Amino acid sequence: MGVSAFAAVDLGASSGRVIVGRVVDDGDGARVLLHEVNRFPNGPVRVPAVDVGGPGGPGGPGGSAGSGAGGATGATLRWDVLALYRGVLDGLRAATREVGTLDGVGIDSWAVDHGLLDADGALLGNPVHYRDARTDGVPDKVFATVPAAELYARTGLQVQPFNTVFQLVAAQGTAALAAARRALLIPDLLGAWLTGAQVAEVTNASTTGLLDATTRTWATDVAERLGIDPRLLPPLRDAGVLLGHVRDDVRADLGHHAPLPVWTVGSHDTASAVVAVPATDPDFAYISCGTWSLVGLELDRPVLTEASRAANFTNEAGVDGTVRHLRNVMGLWVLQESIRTWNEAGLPADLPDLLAAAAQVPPLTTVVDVDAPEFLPPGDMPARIAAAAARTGQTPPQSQAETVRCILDSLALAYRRAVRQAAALADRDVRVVHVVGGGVRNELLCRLTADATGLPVVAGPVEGAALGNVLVQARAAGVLTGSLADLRAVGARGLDLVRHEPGGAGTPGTAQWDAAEARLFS
Ligand code: LFR
Repeated sequence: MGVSAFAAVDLGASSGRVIVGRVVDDGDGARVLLHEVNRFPNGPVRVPAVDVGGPGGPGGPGGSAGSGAGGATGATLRWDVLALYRGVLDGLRAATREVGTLDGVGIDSWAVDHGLLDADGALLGNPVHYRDARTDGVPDKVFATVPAAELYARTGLQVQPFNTVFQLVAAQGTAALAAARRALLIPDLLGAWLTGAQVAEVTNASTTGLLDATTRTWATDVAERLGIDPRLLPPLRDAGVLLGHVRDDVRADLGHHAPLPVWTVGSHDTASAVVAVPATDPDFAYISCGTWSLVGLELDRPVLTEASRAANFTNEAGVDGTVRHLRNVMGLWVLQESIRTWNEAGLPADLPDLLAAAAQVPPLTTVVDVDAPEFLPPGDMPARIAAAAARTGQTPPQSQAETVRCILDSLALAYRRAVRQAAALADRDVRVVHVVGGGVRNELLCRLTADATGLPVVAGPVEGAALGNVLVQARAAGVLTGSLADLRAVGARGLDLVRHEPGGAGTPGTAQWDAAEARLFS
């Protein structure tokens, strides 16, 4: 096998990356070597409303609190998607310089958010960030038309206020939505700019709340009942097919001389990360651990039961027809926002130092329900944690180290609940937990997770989404063949995985985890 090279574009909530993945085989079987060629910051921008006196302005009907973009605060949290596109182009240019000719490009990002295009195909404003307050109260409004149980039975999607369906309903009455002819999810939007093709890749489409979880086709009847024009929704494509070729003018700008295919991949980052789980035992649970922690199982059919709905488990589409039955746990976001808060207050907040100090704090002193809605929007997390502790009759953390310890213990507790509930809801055994994504580097969190779940934790790879992205591209291009298990074996070769066993020295025992859980959830 010659060397093939693919560019994985992986956009996260705090940074975007372009990573070159070379598929090599030195005689011991194919493996993937990843090399980051561009990393660029990403983050929300709060844009104040400007009253122009029109129907979509703050004085008009669409701009009043809680309805159109503008929200209760008169400002909207948005993504700087053009800066992301520039970062992607710079990355593809760097990748081209590095390898000469690329065998493909694949794009994945966070889910649910989208750009609206007008009749000329022009972008109608910067996409609204899923943490914006415009969807406050919208789920209940939607359930008055399509009851929550019916929506779940159909789409299998957990209720998160930011699901695309709620965002589109929140945008009703705005001038932008009225002018919109297409809604493209972020990776599909970037793919359209690169190739001209307008599609919705299925793994990410499954996070909209408008995809039928069983047939994997648009639930256009649901859209219509909610007043959402189904023509906004583009044709669906599976992961692992040709999206199109990069337009000649863009390719010339990149300095790439040969035709450059763009392959669809698991364009929802979590779907790509699950492809990269280096599982050998079929009875695995995964935690895709970054800004969010996505905790669950890979199944071959959705679990659409009332129990699954009550536990707020989602059934998102995975690659090759699999189902990601998982729950969103608030994740490292709470820690990231705490660090941001401390930095802004001029307090030293270096992550390795904080983690070392947190390791010295007695375990499970204070725990909070990290999934409580107050932790979703940006803000002063240490203050919110202290308030949550006080509300549940616990001593609020007194120092930065105690706050960090509280966050990590609380995350491990949430993982324990989610892994156990996932196994029970799907009637499956779980014998190992795989942690992939940036959280792999947080050794204390991985150790606590092993201890809390009572299961071995295998940590790695860190760049899970990029690896899964490259594996699916390589198979689409004919460089690799086989099933998901075969792709996983290729991905796993050469990875440095760390195994954490439960019950390590100084970790709390089962009784202590049970007691901590009872403090919050009994
Ligand atoms: C993780 C993720 C989650 C999704 C959240 C918001 O990056 O994609 O899976 O629920 O971001 O889109």
